[in-house]
Amino acid sequence: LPTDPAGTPDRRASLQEDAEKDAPATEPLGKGEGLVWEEEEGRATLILTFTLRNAKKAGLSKTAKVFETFEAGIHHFETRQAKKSKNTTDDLEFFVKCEVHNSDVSVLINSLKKVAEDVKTIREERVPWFPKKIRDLDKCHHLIAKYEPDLDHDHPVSLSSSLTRTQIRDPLPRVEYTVQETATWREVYRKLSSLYPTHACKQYLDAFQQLEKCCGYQEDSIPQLQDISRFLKERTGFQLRPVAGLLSPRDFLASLAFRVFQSTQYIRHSSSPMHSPEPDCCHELLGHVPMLADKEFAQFSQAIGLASLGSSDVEIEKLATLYWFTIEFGLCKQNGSIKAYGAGLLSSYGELVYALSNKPEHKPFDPELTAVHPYQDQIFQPVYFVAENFEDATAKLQKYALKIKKPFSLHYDPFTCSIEVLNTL
Ligand code: HBI
Ligand code: NLE
Ligand code: FE
Repeated sequence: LPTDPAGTPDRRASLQEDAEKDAPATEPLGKGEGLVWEEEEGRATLILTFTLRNAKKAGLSKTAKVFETFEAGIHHFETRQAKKSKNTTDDLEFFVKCEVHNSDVSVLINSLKKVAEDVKTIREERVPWFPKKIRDLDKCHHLIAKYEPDLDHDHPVSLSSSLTRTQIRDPLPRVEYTVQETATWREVYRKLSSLYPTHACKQYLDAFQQLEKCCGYQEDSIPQLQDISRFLKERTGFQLRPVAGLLSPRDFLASLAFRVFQSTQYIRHSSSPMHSPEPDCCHELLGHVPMLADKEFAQFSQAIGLASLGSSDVEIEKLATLYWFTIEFGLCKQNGSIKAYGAGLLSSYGELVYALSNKPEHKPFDPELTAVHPYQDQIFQPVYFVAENFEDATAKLQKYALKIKKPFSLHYDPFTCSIEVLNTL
């Protein structure tokens, strides 16, 4: 049994949380934090059966103690009289469904074997760790390198505004952009806003107008995340938080479940204003932000996020592909023509023109097919998916999400911004 004075992983996690709560906001993160993440990452759901001989005399409390020691979350605990026993009145059969940390699974089973007989696991499911409350997003910060090192000869993004890690409750940092950075923004803004009236969907155009009116959207200065986040919060409950680069799809999608959008704050290199393969503030502010101000689109975005929580790596990959072909590169029907709503299009002059030309292929949005379609993240897409409208796309997505197999169901509580996990057996 564990002898660590700090207790089991959950206990350690909550001690860590308490420590963080008391720490001044400027205290650098990191001390022991990686540890907490590692500890919390994998929870396993175990279904166990075992027999307790002579349960009357002893054993029952010892059995319970094993689950208690590992702070197992008991989902189901059932006993009945053992059938095949000689001493029918005293022997009990147990059926237990519980959730424990991955690293405790074998120790728990071995401990049980010391106090009970015929210990068997029926099924074992790994439940990848996922955030349950908005504060847990502080742990969703795993950056990925998108490129093969030998492909990445000339990283086109200027990282002049260096970012330190911030937590969900910190105010969004304001950045002073250089004259050259502002010049890049001006060029991108000017070119793109000339295309929007003919190429962007109406939800985008409405929000863009609002952003120009109340959020400082203009070509001469780069708007600040802090102001935009406040604007979005009032419109759809979405908020921004700064991120230093590409996040793992799992972390990125998880934040959407809480209506949090992780946004880069640096700007692309001045040498390639019309297209950047990676996100930068032009992409976030001109691509994503206006769409996140639309209620139906916000709901669609959150639905992808909720579907990702606790999903397997295979399912995450499919949801990331869905995200790619909708939120990033989606097209939709509007008054008999096709318009862009995907952020990757709305922030790239080159690809926006191309996507609505007759060069690429247009296919109807169908989550089952879209989720497994190969995609292109270096050059323009050969295929785009066209949604009927956001309501229809959300309904289709929710239908798709229901088919993802999970040993529990989820409910998002908007009042506490947290996830309620409902266990299903
Ligand atoms: N990370 N910062 C950031 N921004 C994104 O748009 C983003 C990401 N990670 C993954 C991702 N997008 C998508 O490609 C999907 O995998 C979710
Ligand atoms: N290609 C987009 C742009 O140039 O803004 C960025 C896409 C990020 C996924
Ligand atoms: Fe994006």
